[in-house]
Amino acid sequence: MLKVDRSKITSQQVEAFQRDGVICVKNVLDDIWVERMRTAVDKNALIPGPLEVKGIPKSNGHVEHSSSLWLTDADFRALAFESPLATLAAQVLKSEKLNFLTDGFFVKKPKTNSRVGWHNDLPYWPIQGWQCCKIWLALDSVNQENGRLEYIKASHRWGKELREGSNPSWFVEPEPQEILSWDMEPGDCLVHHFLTIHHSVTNISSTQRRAVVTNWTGDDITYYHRPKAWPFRPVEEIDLPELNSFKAKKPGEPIDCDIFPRVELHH
Ligand SMILES: O=C(O)CCC(=O)C(=O)O
Repeated sequence: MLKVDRSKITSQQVEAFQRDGVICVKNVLDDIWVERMRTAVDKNALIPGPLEVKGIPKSNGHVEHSSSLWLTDADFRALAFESPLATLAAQVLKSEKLNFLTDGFFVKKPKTNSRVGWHNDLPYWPIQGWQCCKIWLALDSVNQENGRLEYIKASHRWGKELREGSNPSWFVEPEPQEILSWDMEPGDCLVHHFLTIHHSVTNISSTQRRAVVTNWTGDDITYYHRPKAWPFRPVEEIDLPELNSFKAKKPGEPIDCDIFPRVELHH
C-alpha cells in the first residue's frame, strides 16, 4: 500500500489556488528531504532518463531537464509516494482520487540565457479534465536573479492552451500587475494548475538553480489523445513494461494505469 503524509494546508490556500491558478506553500519539505533530492538530481543530471533514447549524450543546454525518474530512482519514487506532496496535491485539487503523472527536474545553469518561454502544461499531457496540477519544489533559494517562475494570475480560467514558442495571436505579454511570483527557499513549493500560463526568467546569478517537479491529477481526469504530448515520441518505440497498460487507453477512459499510478490517500 502506498503511504502519504497527512500535512494540511489552509482552506484560504486552497481557495487561492482555485482563484489564481497558483500558490506558493512555504516549508513543505524539510532539510532532510531537500538534501536527499539535491543528491538525486545531481546524480541523474548527466545520465539519460528512463524514457529518453539510450546512447545519446545529454545536451549541454542551459536548462538541464529529465523526467520519469521514479521508475529507476528510489529517491524520486519516495518523493512521489512517501512525501507530503501527494496530500498537498489532493487538497488543492479537492479530489478524493489522486494519480501521479511523472516527475522531473529543471536545473538552470549559472549566467546562461536559460529563460523558459510562456506556456501552460496541459498541451503536453495526454489528458483532459480540470483537476490537474504541478508541484514545483525549490531545491535552492529562488529569486529574480536566478530564474524564478512568473505566472499570469487566473489565466487557468481562460481555458486556452499555450505551447512554448507557439506565439498564437490571442497571447500578449502580460502587464506587471497581472503577474504572480515569489522568492522561495529550499523546501518551498509552487503549486500551479495545468492551464496557468507561466514562464521562468533567465539565471544571471553565479550559481545553479535546481527544482524538482511532480504532476498530479484528480477525479475528473481522463485519457485524451494529443499528438506531440508526453511521452514525446511514439509509444511503440519505448520498451518499458509500465507503458503497456497506457498503450491500450481509449479517449475518455480514466487515466489509471501503471505509468500514471493511483496514490492512496489516508484521510
Ligand atoms: O523550472 C523552470 O524554470 C521552468 C519550469 C516550468 O516551466 C514547468 O515545469 O512547467
